[in-house]
Amino acid sequence: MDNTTTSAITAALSSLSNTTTTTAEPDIFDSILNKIPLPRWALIAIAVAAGLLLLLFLICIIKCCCCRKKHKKKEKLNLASINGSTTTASLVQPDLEDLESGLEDEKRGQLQYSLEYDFRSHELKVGVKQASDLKVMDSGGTSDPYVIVFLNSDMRKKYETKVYRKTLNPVFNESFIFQIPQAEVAETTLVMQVYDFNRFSKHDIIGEMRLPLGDVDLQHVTEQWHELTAASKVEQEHLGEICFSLRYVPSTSKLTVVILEAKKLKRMDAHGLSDPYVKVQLILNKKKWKKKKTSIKRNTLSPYFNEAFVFEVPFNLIQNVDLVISVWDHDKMTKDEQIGKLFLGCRATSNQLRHWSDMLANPRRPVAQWHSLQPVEDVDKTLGLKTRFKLPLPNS
Ligand SMILES: [Ca+2]
Ligand SMILES: [Ca+2]
Repeated sequence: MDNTTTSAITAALSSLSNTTTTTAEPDIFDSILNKIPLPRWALIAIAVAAGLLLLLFLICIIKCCCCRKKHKKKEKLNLASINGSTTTASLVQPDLEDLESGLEDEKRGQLQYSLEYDFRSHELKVGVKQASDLKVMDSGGTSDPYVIVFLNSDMRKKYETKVYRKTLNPVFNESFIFQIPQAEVAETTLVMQVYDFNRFSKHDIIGEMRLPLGDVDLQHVTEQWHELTAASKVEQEHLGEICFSLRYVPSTSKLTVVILEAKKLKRMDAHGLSDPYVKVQLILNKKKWKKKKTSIKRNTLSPYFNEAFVFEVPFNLIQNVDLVISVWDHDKMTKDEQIGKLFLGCRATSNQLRHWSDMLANPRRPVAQWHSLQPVEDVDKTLGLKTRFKLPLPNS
């Protein structure tokens, strides 16, 4: 071999050895990176950003998994609260939403009661015997039940049993006595509500039973089990009815309200009936304006008044006026209590609005109508009175 050939070979070898070293693993990246028309720092930044995104994605996946586990736990709790007598078929894979919407139909347990009516003393003896399979209300898988007993005709008189801690099958064996005149028995409903006692929070209602006494044979002593149902949301109590006439004369700005009579008023006094009187009040722009009241009729639930009140209301204000009629029970020793009320005016609804518009449509003619009294809180809420401040008489 001559010099030139050896030098060519060494050159070739050295270039070969070079290529072998450059094709070594870490430099594959280099060659790839070199092909990308971006500076190194930009590539590093992109790599870091991609890494961060991947990390975020992983965190999301982990969180979702945890949530699902929690939901499953909730489902289990709800299922546990469904009473054991529920068929297994209905327990097969319920959706969480199905469970929530179906809460109303949930089993709440049963209550055993007894009834005994004494036709001579007009006493109804209600026995609260025991309950079974009550709904679980507390996280420990039990409840702390007690029962509230009352009649829909007098909701102020409520009896309570003792609280039984941590049981779904309490034995109460307590009895309570109500006075009901025989004539009122058929229209009265006995209500028993089972509550769960909680030391540090609101007591929850487990369920209730409503028994219209008209459906019960009170000639004999009754002892029965009754399925508890969801508590009815609004306690509709009969407060009574009132009849009055309205007359408006635009030319003289005179609004005449004649309180005629009331009937079927709620009994307010423990010993006796009620001592009703009626307040007639005008409200202008949500503020108390003028007020008058009838005489007191003692110890009656169907008082006859026939008392007239005249208010001066200019025609331009009649649109902004509410007429509030409230029936009160007078008490000698304590503060008088409202039995019920209602209001008329352009903001009123149904029967009340009709009466008001009849009055406006028939100027100078008295229009009389019966109205049902409504719960005081409901009417006050609708009226939304702003202040107790009395407005001065507007100059007309
Ligand atoms: Ca409890
Ligand atoms: Ca009274």
